[in-house]
Amino acid sequence: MSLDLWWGSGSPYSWRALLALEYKQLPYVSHQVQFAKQEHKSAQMLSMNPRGRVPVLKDGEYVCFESLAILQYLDRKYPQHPLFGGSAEETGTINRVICEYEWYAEDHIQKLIYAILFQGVDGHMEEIERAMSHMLAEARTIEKRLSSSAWLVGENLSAADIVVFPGIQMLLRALERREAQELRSRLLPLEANFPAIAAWLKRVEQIPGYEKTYPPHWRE
Ligand SMILES: N[C@@H](CCC(=O)N[C@@H](CS)C(=O)NCC(=O)O)C(=O)O
Repeated sequence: MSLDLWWGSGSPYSWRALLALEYKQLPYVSHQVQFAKQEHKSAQMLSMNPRGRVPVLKDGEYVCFESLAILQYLDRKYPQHPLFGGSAEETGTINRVICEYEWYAEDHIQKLIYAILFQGVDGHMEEIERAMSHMLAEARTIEKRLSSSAWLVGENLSAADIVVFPGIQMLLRALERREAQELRSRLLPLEANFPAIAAWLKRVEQIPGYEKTYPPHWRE
């Protein structure tokens, strides 16, 4: 086995791949690409992923990109510490929760992050309000699931937790910005408004190797 992962700091999709590798306790060579230097668009990167995006996983001669595909590949190839459940029903539910997140929550989370970090909230309040209310509805669904279970699906961490976790962390980080002052109070403090999500975030942070997955530039 010779695993290589190319990833970028602060990329939620890269974070998924890093979490999966650490959770499965697989040894890998880590290649952090610098977005600012356009390293993800180098000839070497484009030869592996013509879209010039990270994460990219290489296992021997096999190359895989798209974070969800990487999780599925790793789970099939290296079944220890399974990510997609132990039964057909669990696999179905894990994939369902992932699809629900990607279809009904992710777009709104991205819209909020983009508005706060890049576009600015002034003049865009109507679309931000819309994204906020969709995001809050999805957060309530997730809160409900986590109120009766430690993990999003089943008895253990799964791909569902790994897919959802980085998106929520990105949003929480964006909400720390001064520009997000008004929006912040709808979600925060998380411990008061969404206590089960707050406890779950701490649980994910306990997985061995978590520290190695934390976006390095967030520590600066
Ligand atoms: N659907 C892809 C998304 C990958 C993606 O968009 N990665 C971003 C970083 S978060 C990227 O590499 N962006 C560089 C670019 O678009 O130029 C996945 O799940 O892996």
